[in-house]
Amino acid sequence: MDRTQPKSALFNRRGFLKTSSLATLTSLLGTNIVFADRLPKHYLPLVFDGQIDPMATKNKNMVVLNDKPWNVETPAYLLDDAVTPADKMFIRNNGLIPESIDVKNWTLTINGESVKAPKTYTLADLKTKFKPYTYQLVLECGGNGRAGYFPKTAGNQWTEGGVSCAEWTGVRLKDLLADAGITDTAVYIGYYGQDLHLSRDPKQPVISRGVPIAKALEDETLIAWAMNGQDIPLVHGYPLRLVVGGWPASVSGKWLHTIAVRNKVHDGAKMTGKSYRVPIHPVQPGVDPPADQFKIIESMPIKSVITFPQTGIELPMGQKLSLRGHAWAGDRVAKELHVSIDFGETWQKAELKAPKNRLAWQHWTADVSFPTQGYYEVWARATDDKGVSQPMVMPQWNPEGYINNACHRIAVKVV
Ligand SMILES: Nc1nc2c(c(=O)[nH]1)N[C@H]1C(S)=C(S)[C@@H](COP(=O)(O)O)O[C@H]1N2
Ligand SMILES: [Mo]
Repeated sequence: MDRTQPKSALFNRRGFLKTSSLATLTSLLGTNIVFADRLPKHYLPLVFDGQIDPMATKNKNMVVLNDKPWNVETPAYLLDDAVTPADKMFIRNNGLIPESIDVKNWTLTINGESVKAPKTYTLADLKTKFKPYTYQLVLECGGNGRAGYFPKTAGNQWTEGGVSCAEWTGVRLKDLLADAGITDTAVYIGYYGQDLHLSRDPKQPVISRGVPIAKALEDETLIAWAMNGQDIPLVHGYPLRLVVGGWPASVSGKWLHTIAVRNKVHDGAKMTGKSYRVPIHPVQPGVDPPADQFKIIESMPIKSVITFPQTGIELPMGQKLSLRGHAWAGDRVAKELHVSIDFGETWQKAELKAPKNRLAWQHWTADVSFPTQGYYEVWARATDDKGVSQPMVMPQWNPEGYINNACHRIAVKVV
């Protein structure tokens, strides 16, 4: 946005920042705008240039893939924390972050063909009438790893960092659905959030996805109001979010106001066509079959990341390297992790911890030694509890560039 252009959501008729917008900007900034009362008419503080800039409060080492809409990835080495903090969490928006959130009047409505009668809850209802649960849940963008496909596919070129594992607190969706009452025709749920389409046309849907009823009714499927013990940050869905671990993160609807219980596969925006779908049968790289030959991505595949050291490290000869990272496996569990320093010829088993809870990522560590000076690559490869391992270099190519779970590789120079 041009800073000189008034934006009605932010400014009143006289061109001064509305008090509510000032509060939003202050919370995004994490501090007060000291001379806010002296801001010139229609003047949006520089840090918010472009749109309300989520990076204003984010880590400067995060990588912006796109700013219209905001898509920001986390370099692998910044994923080192056991639980991902807000300032190291990737951002994937399909539209515009809501500009004003009326948290006092925020509600969640359960409706749809397969609900007995639509029911609406206030945030206070959710927080007081149901038992809260806290889970660490992996959210990985379906397009994470897209940059690794050849031929190149359209979309944000995520490398490794479109993934997070934060601690989410909220109510179980199954408890809400039990309270509202659903019929035996329920097949799927779909979410609706308050974000705006890039065109700013409120009638244009941004994204409205969902999961089969069985996944919706799992214990870990939450309607969350807190992340890492605090209000969910605005960019990650404040004040309410559907959080579904282990599936493409696109099913975890931000700025949530409605859950529809559907009697058929949900048909909201980005549920149809080729969005978040892969070919039913493997295709030759570059071949794009018709839409009816695609299937919806469900559980994400086994994957891992090396979070220490950062790629490109120089290591003195004779020094051991203590590697660490995480592994996750969608609905499954990672059973083993191996590392290789010789391009996958031989593998060494790493220590792999159990997840904190189902659908959380698992931490691993391994000590490696290098025989001589020179250039090496460290590759990490996880295997799930059904014996499925990550492909070493590139998995099955698909036209939208989804679910690339190739081994993460880092460069190490021994000097
Ligand atoms: N309302 C809404 N929910 C959304 C999206 C969105 O654009 N709007 N993006 C989805 C996608 S594609 C991803 S990968 C995750 C990203 O979550 P994050 O930005 O909190 O990391 O949110 C999902 N939920
Ligand atoms: Mo995504």
